[in-house]
Amino acid sequence: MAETKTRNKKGGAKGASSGGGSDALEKHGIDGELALGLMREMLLYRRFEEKAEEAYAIGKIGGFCHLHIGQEAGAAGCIKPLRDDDYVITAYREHTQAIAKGIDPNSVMAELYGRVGGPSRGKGGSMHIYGADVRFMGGHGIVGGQVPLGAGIAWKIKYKKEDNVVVCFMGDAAVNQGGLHEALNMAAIWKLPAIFVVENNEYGMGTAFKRVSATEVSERAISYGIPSSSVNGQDVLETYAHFRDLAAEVRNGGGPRFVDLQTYRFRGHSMSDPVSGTYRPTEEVEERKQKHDPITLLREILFDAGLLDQDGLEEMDQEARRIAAEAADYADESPVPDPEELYHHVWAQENHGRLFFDGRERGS
Ligand SMILES: Cc1ncc(C[n+]2csc(CCOP(=O)(O)OP(=O)(O)O)c2C)c(N)n1
Ligand SMILES: [Mg+2]
Repeated sequence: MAETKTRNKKGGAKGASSGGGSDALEKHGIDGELALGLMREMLLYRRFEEKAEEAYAIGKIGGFCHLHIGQEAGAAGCIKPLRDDDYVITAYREHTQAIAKGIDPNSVMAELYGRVGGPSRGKGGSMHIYGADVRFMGGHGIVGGQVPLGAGIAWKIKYKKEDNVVVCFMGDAAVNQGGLHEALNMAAIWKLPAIFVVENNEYGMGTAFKRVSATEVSERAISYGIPSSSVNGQDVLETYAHFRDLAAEVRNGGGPRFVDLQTYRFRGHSMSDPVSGTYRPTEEVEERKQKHDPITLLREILFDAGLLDQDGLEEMDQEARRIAAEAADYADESPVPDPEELYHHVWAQENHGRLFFDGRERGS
């Protein structure tokens, strides 16, 4: 988070006043309590990711680890408007999205550490967090691989005449993958209840999107007749309001939607990659951090609206730090998986229309 400015010395959250911040809330139909809740969420995601970064640096987390720092408004703004029984499926930059969908931060951190306390019992790691009970369907490492799966979940919703929606996240590099086009075509033809969201952080590893595409992200859906929109993904209020409205349209049978969520990552592609200096200038990163930090932007609105002051913000931040530290302690204490674990959750077999996992019928 960029350095905080002191606007108001009085402690705690405040009643609404008529500052410019109130106009922003009113414009998006978001009340003060909800806006404060979004702030708490984003602070938690930021502190959680910083804790993961620290743990990676001292060797407690192995393998790949892709942080979402800078993109927190996407996790809170796209997922928090959903119902608990709606689905989310995503790529590998998903720690914060898993928390937003309801997986306990302790459990997410344990997964990063490769411990049995993780939702994938330590076998998935950073890129494969999965929680069927909260309808968080992963955590996928193949760029764009989750997009046809997301369409499949939407098809299941429609086939069973349920009233859920699925939010399918992907990065900007995924829009050049063939599976995306097949999935969008099917989603459009069958009017599936899916919101396809491109977390457009302008880069796929070290490749700028403009180098690999002649058109804008939002134009990818045009050939399929899917309504498409662009959102400021650093503005959590705008993002929340947009997804609240889209989810209602899709739930009411409106068919799929496609969103270009314009964002930026403040760290390297993964923990083992440089932040800047090779494929993007350091000044660019610094400018985005200074002017487009989603937490700073919401903080200004809340301060202006008189809903929060410096003391209140610090209190929230302390709580976020406490939860992140507790998650790291929990992960540290959670055991490594027994080698026997390798034989579980890897095999499904169909027998007369019934699915058997590892030889056991589902649910038994
Ligand atoms: C099919 C496939 N090709 C290449 C890779 C290697 N790879 C991993 S991440 C990545 C970049 C993806 O960028 P983007 O979709 O924009 O997501 P971001 O990392 O920016 O969130 C690539 C090329 C892969 N995992 N899968
Ligand atoms: Mg990208």
